[in-house]
Amino acid sequence: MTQQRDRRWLARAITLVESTRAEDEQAAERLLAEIAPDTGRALRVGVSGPPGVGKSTFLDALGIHLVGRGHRVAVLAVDPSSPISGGSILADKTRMERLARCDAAFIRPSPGAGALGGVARRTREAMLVCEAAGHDVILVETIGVGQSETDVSLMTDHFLVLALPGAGDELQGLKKGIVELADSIAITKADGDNLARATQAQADLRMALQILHGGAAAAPPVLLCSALQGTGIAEVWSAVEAAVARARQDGSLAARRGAQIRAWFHRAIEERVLQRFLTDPAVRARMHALELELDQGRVQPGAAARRLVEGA
Ligand SMILES: Nc1nc2c(ncn2[C@@H]2O[C@H](COP(=O)(O)OP(=O)(O)OP(=O)(O)O)[C@@H](O)[C@H]2O)c(=O)[nH]1
Ligand SMILES: [Mg+2]
Repeated sequence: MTQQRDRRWLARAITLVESTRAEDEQAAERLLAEIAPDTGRALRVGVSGPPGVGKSTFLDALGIHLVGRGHRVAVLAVDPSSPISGGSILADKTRMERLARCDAAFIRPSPGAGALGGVARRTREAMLVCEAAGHDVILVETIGVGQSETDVSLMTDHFLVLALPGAGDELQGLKKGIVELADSIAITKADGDNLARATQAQADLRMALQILHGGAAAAPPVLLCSALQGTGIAEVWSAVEAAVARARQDGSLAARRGAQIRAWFHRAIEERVLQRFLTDPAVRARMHALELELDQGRVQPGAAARRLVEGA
C-alpha cells in the first residue's frame, strides 16, 4: 500500500487493521511498520463522559472549530459495544452531521468487539493509520464503561472528561477512576436554564479537584461549554492545547507516550499468550475434562486452573 494516502486508502487500511481474520494479520503488521515513520505527530485527545452528556454534539462542534482552524480531524471511538446487538453506539455520524460532511474530517465508529481486548487495540491502530493519512488531531471518544476510559487514556496525550451540570453532588455521574484520569474537565450544556447550575458545578468540581490533587496548580482545569450555542468550545480546546504544550516542554508527554507503547506491548503479549493457550486443541480438551470434574465437585476452580496451566 504505497499509493497516495487518500480517503479510499484510509478506509481500506482501517478495515485491514481492524480485521479479526488471521490471514490479514501479517498484512496489517506490514502496513503498521510501513506507516510508522509518518505517525506520532498528531495531537491525540480522549473524550469521555457518561451517556447523554453531549459527547457527539460536543465533538461535532469541536471538530468544526478545528477544521476551521485548518486542522484535519479524525474521530474514533472505543465502545464496549453491546454484546447483544454487537453494534457500536459511539461516534455515530448522525449526531455529528456537520462534521461528517467535512472533507477534512474522518469519523469512524468503534470496531465491533471480537478477540480479547481487541477493540481498544484496533482503535489505537486505526488512530495510527489516520495519522499516516495526514490527520493531525485525533479525538477518541468513549462512554467510560468497564475499562474503556483506561484504554483511551492509554492511547491519548490528553484525557478530557465531559460532565453534566451537577445536581447537588459535584462528582455525580463521574466515576472516581475517570476523575483521576482527567487532564481537564468540561461541563457541557452550560446554556439557558442550565447555566447557573453549571457555574455552581464548576466551582464545586474545582474545589473537589484541588483537594484531590493537593492544590490549585496541580488540579486539572474545569471549564464550561455549550455545544448547542457554540460557547466555550474554543476555550476548552485552548486549555487542551496549553496543557499538551506544557507536557511537551517538561518531558511528561514523551514519558507518557513511552509508557503507553510499553503498556500496549504488555497487553499484546497477554492477548496473544491467552489466545494461543485457549485455542490449543489439547488445552481445550483438558479444560472440558476439568469442567466435568468441577461439575462433580471433585476439584476446586483454583486447583483446576493450576492443573490446566501446569499441564498436571
Ligand atoms: N442544552 C444543551 N443540550 C445539549 C448540548 N449538547 C448536547 N445536548 C443534548 O443532549 C442530548 C445528548 O447529546 P449527545 O451529543 O447525543 O450526547 P452523547 O454523550 O453523545 O450521548 P450518547 O452517545 O448516548 O452517550 C441531545 O438531546 C442533545 O441535543 C448543549 O450544549 N446544550
Ligand atoms: Mg453520542
